[in-house]
Amino acid sequence: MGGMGGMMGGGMGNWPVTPGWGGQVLDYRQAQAFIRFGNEHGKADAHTNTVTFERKDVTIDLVAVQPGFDDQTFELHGLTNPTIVVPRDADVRFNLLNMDYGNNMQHTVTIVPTPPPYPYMAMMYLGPPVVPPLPELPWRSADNVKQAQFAALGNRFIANIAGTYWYVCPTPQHASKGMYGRFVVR
Ligand SMILES: [Cu+2]
Repeated sequence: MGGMGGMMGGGMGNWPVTPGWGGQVLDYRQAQAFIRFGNEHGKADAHTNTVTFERKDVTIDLVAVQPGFDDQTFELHGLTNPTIVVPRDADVRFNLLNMDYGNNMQHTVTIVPTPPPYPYMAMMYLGPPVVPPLPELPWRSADNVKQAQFAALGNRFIANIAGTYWYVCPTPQHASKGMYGRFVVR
């Protein structure tokens, strides 16, 4: 598999996280800190399932399959696949932590203008992304969540065009199973 080779992205394969996979490796305590940080940034509204960022300095700490949540979902502020709203021209740090475990449970995220529903091979269907996919984040290293290590990786972009987009996991079958949410620039 080879660590940095994975950074080339796209169909990287299917294995648990190892040191040197190409992104960050977090232990359980660091993963909890990542979630806490995400929960402290932006304002969540559970009623509308929305997390809104008012300032132009935006950090989104998104989790793939946080323990206790359904398979093939993203979490932020304890919400499942929330709509994320950022102001136009926001400087966005878009981070992803993979807490999922098991064969083919690598996840990633891209932002696209193409609305759901998505087919099994979503990548072929999505067209040019507005934010390219991160390399796939391998699944956690152990069944026991407290003893596991976790992959994390981030992107940074300027949200310079107002509109409605979608953040989507392009790993085969994940988007078709519902692993996506709305991303609004306003
Ligand atoms: Cu996924």
